[in-house]
Amino acid sequence: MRLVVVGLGQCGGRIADEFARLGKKARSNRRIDIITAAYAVNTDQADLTGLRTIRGDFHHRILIGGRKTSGHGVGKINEVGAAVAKEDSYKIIDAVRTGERFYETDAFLVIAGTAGGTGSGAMPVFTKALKERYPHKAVYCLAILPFGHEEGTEERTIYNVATSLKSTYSVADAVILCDNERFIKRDANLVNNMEQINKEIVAPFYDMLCAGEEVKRSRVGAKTVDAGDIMQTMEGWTTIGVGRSGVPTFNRLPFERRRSFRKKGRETQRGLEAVDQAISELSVTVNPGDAGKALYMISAPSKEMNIAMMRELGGLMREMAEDAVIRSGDYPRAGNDVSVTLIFSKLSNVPRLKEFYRNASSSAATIQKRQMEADEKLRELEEAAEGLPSLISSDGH
Ligand SMILES: Nc1nc2c(ncn2[C@@H]2O[C@H](COP(=O)(O)OP(=O)(O)OP(=O)(O)O)[C@@H](O)[C@H]2O)c(=O)[nH]1
Ligand SMILES: [Mg+2]
Repeated sequence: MRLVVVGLGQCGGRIADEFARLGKKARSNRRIDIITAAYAVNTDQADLTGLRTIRGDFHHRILIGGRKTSGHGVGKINEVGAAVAKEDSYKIIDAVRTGERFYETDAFLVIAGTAGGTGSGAMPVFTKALKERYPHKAVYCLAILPFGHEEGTEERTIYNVATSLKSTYSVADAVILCDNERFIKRDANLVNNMEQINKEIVAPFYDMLCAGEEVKRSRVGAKTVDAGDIMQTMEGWTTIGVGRSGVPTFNRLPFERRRSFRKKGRETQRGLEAVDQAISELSVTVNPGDAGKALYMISAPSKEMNIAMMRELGGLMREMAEDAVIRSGDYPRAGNDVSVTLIFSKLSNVPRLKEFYRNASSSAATIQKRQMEADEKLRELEEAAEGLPSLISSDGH
């Protein structure tokens, strides 16, 4: 599957930069193309300059809101981010339209941190603009949820997350949720290591995007996962994860039972281990039983994949996601690793999201009240100055 990647704000831009590196890796290691173009859009010039891999010209690093923000961001107010994006949405459409390889692209991936101002506000606006201009191309959003410690300090954070997600969900084909907090639950040192977190965020996309683009016969599976399978799976709230066998599993979910792997054959055991790890590595914690659609793909050396194993994995998926339409495939690889990529989509519940919506509803009233009070005070101040002449307009107002 081939994507055009559009990163918004600082968080979105950095993750899009990481996707650009993923694209380079696919090209040099596997000789295939998965990212046809990568763009970063921001109100902050310094953030755009700091990127490493996205092409350096102004068609690929796009500054919006120039006059309004003087290139210094929107200070966490996502309404301003949205307004600026609306005014400048032609810039992103122009860039995409003139991209050399746009017509080879299957879908858009729009990425943003939901807690800030620019990316959070711009994500629904650009998604809508892309959807209107290209109604037949899928637009997927990768929405980053904040660290737990960010929520406590600022009411605005929760409000930005909730309003951005609600609006984005109403226009995107699917919203992949990715929770920053998950990474530090596992390893507290990661909090200061955004680059490592971003690598882990993009990692589950690698095999999934590559599988359908392989041309080498030895790399084409008995049942290939291609762009069509992915597009038919992706709908609404979505999570993705990848797991490898032989890697310790963190964050075991309460509903999981410890399965007895020992009685199975060695290959099957490795496959089941990888699924278990992928579940614990999902980009946001969900119950797979809430998924309406699911996809799993196993990447392994051919000798490690047999019918018994595929049957066992299929059974396990069915058991976990009993109401889901499940798609599957295999991706033969060199080396020794057995890994499984999972997508759970069309989710009817995401506990973390519900929590944001609930908390934001109470703060929405406070934030709006505060805004109205500020507007009222400003009006009073202006009224107090009414009788004074103006130094800039001749009619005295
Ligand atoms: N995973 C990840 N999260 C990030 C990164 N940079 C920022 N964030 C998160 O994104 C949120 C803040 O969004 P930013 O992208 O910094 O904000 P912005 O879109 O630039 O908006 P303003 O600066 O407010 O105009 C916070 O929750 C951060 O934890 C990053 O590189 N990776
Ligand atoms: Mg910023």
